Amino acid sequence: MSDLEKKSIDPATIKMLKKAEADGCETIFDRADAMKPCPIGAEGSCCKQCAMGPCRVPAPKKKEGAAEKAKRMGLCGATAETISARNFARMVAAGTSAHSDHARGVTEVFLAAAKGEVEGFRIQDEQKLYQLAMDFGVEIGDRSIREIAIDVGHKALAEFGRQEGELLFIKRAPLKRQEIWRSLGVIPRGIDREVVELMHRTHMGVDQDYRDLLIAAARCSLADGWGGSMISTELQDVLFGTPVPVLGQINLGVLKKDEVNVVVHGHEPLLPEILVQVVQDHEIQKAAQRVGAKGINLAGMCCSANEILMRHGIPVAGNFLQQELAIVTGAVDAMVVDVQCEMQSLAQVSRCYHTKLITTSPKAKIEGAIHIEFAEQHAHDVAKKILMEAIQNFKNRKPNVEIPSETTDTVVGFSHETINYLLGGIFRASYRPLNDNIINGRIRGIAGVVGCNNARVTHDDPNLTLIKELIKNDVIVLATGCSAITCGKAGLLTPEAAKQYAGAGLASVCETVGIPPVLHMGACVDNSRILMAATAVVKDGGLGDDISDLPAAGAALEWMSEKAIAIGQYFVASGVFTVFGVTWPTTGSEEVTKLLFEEFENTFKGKWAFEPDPMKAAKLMIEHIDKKRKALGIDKARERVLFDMAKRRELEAA
Ligand code: XCC
Repeated sequence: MSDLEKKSIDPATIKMLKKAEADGCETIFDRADAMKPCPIGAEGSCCKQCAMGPCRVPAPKKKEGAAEKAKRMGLCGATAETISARNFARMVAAGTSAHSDHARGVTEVFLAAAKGEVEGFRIQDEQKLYQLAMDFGVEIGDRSIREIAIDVGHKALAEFGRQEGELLFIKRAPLKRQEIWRSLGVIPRGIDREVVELMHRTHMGVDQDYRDLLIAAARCSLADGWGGSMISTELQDVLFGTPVPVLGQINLGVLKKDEVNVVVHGHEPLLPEILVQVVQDHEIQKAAQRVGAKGINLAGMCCSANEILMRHGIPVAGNFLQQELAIVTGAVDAMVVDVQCEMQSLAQVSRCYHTKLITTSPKAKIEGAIHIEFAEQHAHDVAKKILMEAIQNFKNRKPNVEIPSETTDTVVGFSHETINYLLGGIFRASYRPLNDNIINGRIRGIAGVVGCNNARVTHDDPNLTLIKELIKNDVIVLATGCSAITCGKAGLLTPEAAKQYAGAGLASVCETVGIPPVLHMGACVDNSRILMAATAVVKDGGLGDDISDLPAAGAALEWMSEKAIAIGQYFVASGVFTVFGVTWPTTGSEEVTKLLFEEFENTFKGKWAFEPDPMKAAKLMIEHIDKKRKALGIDKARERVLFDMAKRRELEAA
């Protein structure tokens, strides 16, 4: 295997890495070679909560006696357990804050749109608005859409600052799950309150009991999954339309040599939605032609990409580790970023080529970038200004433009409502066929494989190897975020992929319903769709009465962001067995790790695991799925299907 092949399994990525090298442009892949992670920080053993430190309390090399262990502490006496739990909890708080601040922005625009105060935004999915109104206890009667939407907007906004009681979406969870949460005292009050409290608890000299810290972290994470993230998904759907299956294309090959290329990168779909409208403007297209381009090509990167791909079929240029490489093509005339996962090095890489890096969020500026601030009141003007910047930059392209040819067709847009319709039909929408196929063993189980890329492992490899192994074993995969983009590039997001990659049972269901074996469910905030799908399966009956009873598991083998830890934690706290790869941030404390990996199963009925090897991770997940099938008494049905598969092979061989 060449050095480049160790960096990525994606041919387009490898081509652009070669080009970057030839152009003398440094990327994250080079920096990953040059700088190794700090071993003390990696295991969660560095405490920098006060100016007496940073204190390093690394994991003991070998088993230590209690007396020696007691001596391992920071200046203030904080133990390895406290330090590790604090660091972990702070990741949860940061991740929750990111999803939730995104949600707050969406809620504010939603409210303004409901009041008719902003152009370009209007309620698109009235059906979903009614559903939300019912969940929020907003009166429907014969009130107008405007009145209902305003009330829904106010209720959603109040969830952030709520001081007492329970978040409203908590009631969506299976009843048994709610009871578990109530008995553990982890139902979030308000989203902001949980984040602030967790930051307070982890301040120097506050909560110094690792169990208590991790319970608080679980409560905060639930304010993400069943709070901020769910609010984002729901309001975005009402505002921009609930995704339905749509065709799209993924990988750097979506960039066009003869068009002005504008890449939107980040997370909030507000500006990208307006760009999708404005880019079709006759005047804008004409302006592009005047500079010698055939038109304007809008493409996405990371989760912004997932949002506009799912709703409009806008092509996706790539996932997290490809953001610099899109610029390396030399064909990106503007990269437009908002919040989260935008590497500061984009400014540096842009300077190697001609790309204009444009920041748009008042919360996220980058030194060296142009700042054109998004404001919903004049969204169209902002979008036009950005597109004109890109158009004017087209002529500045250097001669070394090279766009890799790779691009793959995909079918995306599987919201949990869509899965409902696809399975049951529009008049009797239901998860029944899915449950039946799980019970009869054609589908062995469900896996959510989500999350990022990480420059410490071969780009796209762990996620893809895991997902292929799961579907081969009849486990249907729900994907979001950068992992969903990986699946798209590898051709797993088409119905035809079922025949090629899935086991006989899963393939037969996919072929009957016409769905891919991997369902792209959206961006990272849309992991809330996975929670809703899991809840719908529970409520449909026959598979236990809680999410933890389902033959299901989750994974993020290439995670890197704090958001991923928040997501993993709310999955675990919702009863899901969740496997992470790359590195595990609490190995500095055996006790903390044991609590997360083992003891949480007794309380939350879900737990974490760490397994960087994708084949071993698949094995862990399948074993867990089989254990749950056995507990449900449906393992026998599965054996019959194994017989069918053997027969099928016999037939194929004949
Ligand atoms: Fe970021 Fe959402 Fe991770 Fe991708 S998957 S690297 S968080 S873009 Ni969310």
